[in-house]
Amino acid sequence: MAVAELAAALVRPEAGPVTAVGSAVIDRTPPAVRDFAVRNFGTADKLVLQLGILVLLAFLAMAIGVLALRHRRMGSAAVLVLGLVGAVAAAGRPEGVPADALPSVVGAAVGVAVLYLLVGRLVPGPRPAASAVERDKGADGGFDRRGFVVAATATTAASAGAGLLGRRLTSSVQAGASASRRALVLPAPRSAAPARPPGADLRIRGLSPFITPNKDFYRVDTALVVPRVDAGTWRLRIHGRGVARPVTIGLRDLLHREVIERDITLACVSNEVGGPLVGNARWLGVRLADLLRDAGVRPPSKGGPADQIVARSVDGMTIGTPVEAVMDGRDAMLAFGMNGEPLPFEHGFPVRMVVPGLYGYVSACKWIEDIELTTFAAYDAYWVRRSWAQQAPVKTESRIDTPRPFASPKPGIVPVAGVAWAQHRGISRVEVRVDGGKWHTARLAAADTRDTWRQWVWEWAATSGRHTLEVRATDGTGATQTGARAGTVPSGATGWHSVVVDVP
Ligand SMILES: Nc1nc2c(c(=O)[nH]1)N[C@H]1C(S)=C(S)[C@@H](COP(=O)(O)O)O[C@H]1N2
Ligand SMILES: [Mo]
Repeated sequence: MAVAELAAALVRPEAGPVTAVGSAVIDRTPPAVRDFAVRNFGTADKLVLQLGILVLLAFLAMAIGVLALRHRRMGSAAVLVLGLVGAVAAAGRPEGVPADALPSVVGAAVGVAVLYLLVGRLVPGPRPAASAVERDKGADGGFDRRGFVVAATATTAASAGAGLLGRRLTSSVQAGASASRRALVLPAPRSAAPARPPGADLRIRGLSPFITPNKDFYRVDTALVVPRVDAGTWRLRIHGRGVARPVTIGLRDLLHREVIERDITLACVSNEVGGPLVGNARWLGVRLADLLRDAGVRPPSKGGPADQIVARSVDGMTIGTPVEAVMDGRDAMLAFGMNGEPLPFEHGFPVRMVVPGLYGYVSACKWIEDIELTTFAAYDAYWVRRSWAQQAPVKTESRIDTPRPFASPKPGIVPVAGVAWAQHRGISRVEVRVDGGKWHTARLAAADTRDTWRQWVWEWAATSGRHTLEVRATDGTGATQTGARAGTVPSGATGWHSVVVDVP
């Protein structure tokens, strides 16, 4: 394993067997299981997966060791099969290339050699050992105990050495990307974000801040190894149906275009009612529509032949977005700045897409490197092939942040507060009710734009006992959030968020 990881450092970190098999598992995980993992492990889901693979491998290694004592050939064959699994998983990823199979193949070859080395000390080989005196004669015919301990210790030390060396190599390869991020000076926007009204942040204890700091911003992606792209060599290609003038553009060129700055709330389709997978940031970037227009693209409403943009990332993710939505005048962006700093690697450095009003899986491609114009009829993107909806506008949602579930606030006035969002439609009203009673209109924080979430608060005169608080929002079109419960698959959860509290 260590040799395979070392070899992966030379090929690329994503080609390591554990990462490759983990990624293959992610790609094949049914939506229900994915949701279970996200719900129970959150961002730690990837760690849980990798630890699971390592534990499984440890058991397999023990079994193979025992098997090899009797049938050395079968033991070796089993090691080779494991290597094959890693190789197929690595080369078979969407962005996989044949060379990605190498680390697993090299690792398996070394694994077989080590197996022979170790098992050779435990069972008398076909030929007599060099010196019978050095043999520790046991009842079971004798094995070279000292030789085994020496070989096992040497194997362990060599593994640790190879593993450490692999780490070193990987981080030195990634140093270039980190340096390019540190060196990136964000330009001032030609079009600054509309002034945020002073009352947009109610600053209530327990309420999510209006702007989500980068370190607290939720992260959802399939990347077991966060791609570290060097901004200096990054290129974005725009091509496909109806692209009169295909372009390939680097970050320098992007920074020199008309830069805009916008507050936009991003939400994940996997967010449960009341869940944490939503955040609001100030993005800096360029209008995607401008770039598309320069490339000669026309939206379907103007006779363009393509109705879908497929964005591809360096890690093989594909995300399909309606061309019409990107070009209808909303601030669909190619963003390189997030809350005043270059995009963090976890959030897509150097460039990602952000489209107000659409769930992340149909709009917010991180580590983007390719934009292809095509049709929804001709191509299903990654999540669409996994039973999620082809098109997914954000549903009107609201969440109670405080009080927390099962809190015990004192009787008297208790501020019930939270956030509500309906990106690109805006929020016009939020209502709260207690124990299924009548709806009370909450006080809304000042509206920033219709692309951002909106805080709200309602002063509750709490009385002793167990109470259920519920919230619902009405969007800018006058439509009220439905109380009908639906799961996240295929196009986002619905229902009213409720919180039970015990007032002493
Ligand atoms: N390359 C890539 N981009 C991606 C994803 C991914 O898995 N890979 N996940 C998408 C999903 S499902 C969401 S909700 C958003 C989340 O963006 P964030 O992690 O910056 O919050 O990114 C989107 N962009
Ligand atoms: Mo998502």
